[in-house]
Amino acid sequence: MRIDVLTLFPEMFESPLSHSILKRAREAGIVDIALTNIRDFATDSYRKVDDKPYGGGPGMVMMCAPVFAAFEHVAALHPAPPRTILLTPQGRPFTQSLARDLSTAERLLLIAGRYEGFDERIRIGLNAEQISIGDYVLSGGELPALIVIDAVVRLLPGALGDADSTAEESFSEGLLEYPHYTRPETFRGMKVPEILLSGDHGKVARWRRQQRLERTRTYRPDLLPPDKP
Ligand code: 9D3
Repeated sequence: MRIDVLTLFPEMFESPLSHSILKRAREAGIVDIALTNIRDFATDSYRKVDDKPYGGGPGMVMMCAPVFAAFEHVAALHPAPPRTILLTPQGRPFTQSLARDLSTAERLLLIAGRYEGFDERIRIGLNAEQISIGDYVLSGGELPALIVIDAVVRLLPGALGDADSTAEESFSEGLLEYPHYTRPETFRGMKVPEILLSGDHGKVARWRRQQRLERTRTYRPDLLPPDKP
């Protein structure tokens, strides 16, 4: 997969893209991620990328010209037509299901905004989808873009090493995980549940299933099917 990111803050991406699973996936050639600074495509000598909103109101708006120029530049760097995504608070909620859908694309082009938002003609002219990562106010689209990249890349074939298990996640979807324990058996008086030390794999499996249901009912009842009347 090829992923292009258009942003005013490419440096914000460097560390997260250079560690652990994302680092390995890039080094293995599973994903090719390229960062482009929208400011490099500003069309005036002040390198201006934002302007006042028509109709008045607070804040500034991302201008069309630099974003279109950056888009046209990166679009031509690779043969596949990109699935173009604006990170915006009014976007479609990002879910594991949307991550799975995006992971089937040959090419993604993510656009992270700052200020109050994008000139509407950017969405229309670039035929872009919009994604939000949740109902809270952030300072821009950079962290959301990184979250989309992380969730998508780990789904690409070969992206997870043997140590990073995903097999269970796929069939156990819709329930929270069971509690995990590792050595020592007792830590500050807190003991590992006896069943996990029993060596009885059937009992362990039933206990974990039960724990998952209980934890889901306690912490995330919204994930369970509605009660029968
Ligand atoms: C006057 C209203 N504005 C500030 C409260 C709206 C607004 C504009 C731009 C709020 C946040 C932002 C910057 N956020 C993003 O670019 C963003 C975002 C987010 O804030 N929450 C969840 N997902 C996303 S994706 C992009």
